[in-house]
Amino acid sequence: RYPDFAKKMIANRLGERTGAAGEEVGRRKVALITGITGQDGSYLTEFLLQKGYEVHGLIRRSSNFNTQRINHIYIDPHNAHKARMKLHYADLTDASSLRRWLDTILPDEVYNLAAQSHVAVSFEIPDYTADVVATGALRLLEAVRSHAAATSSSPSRRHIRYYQAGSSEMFGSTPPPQSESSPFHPRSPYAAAKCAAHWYTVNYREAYGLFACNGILFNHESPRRGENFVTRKITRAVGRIKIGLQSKLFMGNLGARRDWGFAGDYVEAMWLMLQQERPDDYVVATEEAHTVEEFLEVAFGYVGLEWRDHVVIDKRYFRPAEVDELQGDSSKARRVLGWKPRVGFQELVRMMVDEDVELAKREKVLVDAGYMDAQQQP
Ligand code: NDP
Ligand code: GDR
Repeated sequence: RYPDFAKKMIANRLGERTGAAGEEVGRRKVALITGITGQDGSYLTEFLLQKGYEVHGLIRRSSNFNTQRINHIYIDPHNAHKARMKLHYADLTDASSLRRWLDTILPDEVYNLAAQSHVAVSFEIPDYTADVVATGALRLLEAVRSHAAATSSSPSRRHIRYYQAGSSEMFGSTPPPQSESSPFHPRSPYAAAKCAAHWYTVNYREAYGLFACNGILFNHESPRRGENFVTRKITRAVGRIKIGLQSKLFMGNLGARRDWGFAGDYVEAMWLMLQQERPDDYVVATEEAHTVEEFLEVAFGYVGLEWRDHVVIDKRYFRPAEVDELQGDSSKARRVLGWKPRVGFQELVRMMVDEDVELAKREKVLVDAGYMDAQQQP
């Protein structure tokens, strides 16, 4: 009943992969994201959906729902024809689950964002951190490689492009500015595991010709940042102190310098790396560094508070080995990818404080109604 162009248009709209004769028509690009429930996973999903991708996310089983950051884009699978984001249970510690979902989803692009990503916590659970961060990346690379080998002569073959979420923590004690040619000197089990994942990725590129890229991303933050990373810990406290729910904030080393950008800007760089002709590794950074103390100053100052009246230094937040100064040189990403950050430091802090003041107001309503204990600090 429909002419060919109309069939193609409908298939394209629905993201269908094959036409009546089994040929591919207007296939949407398909992305597979590990760590989709994390800060970056949520921004990358929004970014890819907006580009027309079908997005599959691997989530791990938890005793509580852990999809808060993506609930706003979730569509019940019972309305499957509308849902372009789909979630599946898997775990980076379970190789069979990774291979199974690759075989089922047939992605064009794989973004490995999953990690035990807290540096201080990695000193407490080093073995687990290495298993997820280092061996997890190896398991996923191996799943991609073996999937590609098994489907090399099949019509369902995809030339999968792989992104590895590397970190400026890998530079550790190497002095700034840090670029792609700076040596790694990791200062935590997390950073050492990220170095292993980095080299596994380079090795799979060199050994098997895999299109695999390492993004070496400097710290990036947002209102969706986990509440025990320093920026969000500060802006949550600012919101709660401003609204009268808390008065003290316990902190560790205020002298550390970080190159803080906005997560929404950084996920674009991940995608850009996979759109190039050749796979490569890129540093992504704002090239501007500030101390934790400066962050406190700007965040408290923005709502008319003096941070010194509230901050208490607590030894428990110091790390066995610290990374003193990270400031990236992202000239390669700017030149080759055409990437640059849009949100600057002051704007980032204000964005996070604004959101956390609103969140604290909502908490206050619950506290006043007796539904929440004000002492329940994040
Ligand atoms: P988050 O901590 O917010 O998210 C981590 C994600 O990994 C979550 O979805 C988490 O699931 C998932 N995860 C943890 N363990 C496993 C596992 N065993 N199997 C499957 N999934 C797992 O991190 P970010 O979004 O901030 O960072 C994304 C990636 O980028 C991480 O690899 C991080 O190390 C790296 N990175 C981050 C930077 C930053 O500044 N944000 C800078 C440089 C690198 P759950 O929700 O269930 O906990
Ligand atoms: P980082 O981020 O270790 O750089 O890793 P985090 O925000 O945890 O620490 C930044 C700096 O702040 C100091 N600090 C404190 N940190 C926390 N979390 N809590 C405190 O109370 C506190 N007081 C001072 C820290 O000592 C540190 O110097 C983040 C993670 O997202 C990694 O996954 C990612 O790879 C790197 O950024 C780039």
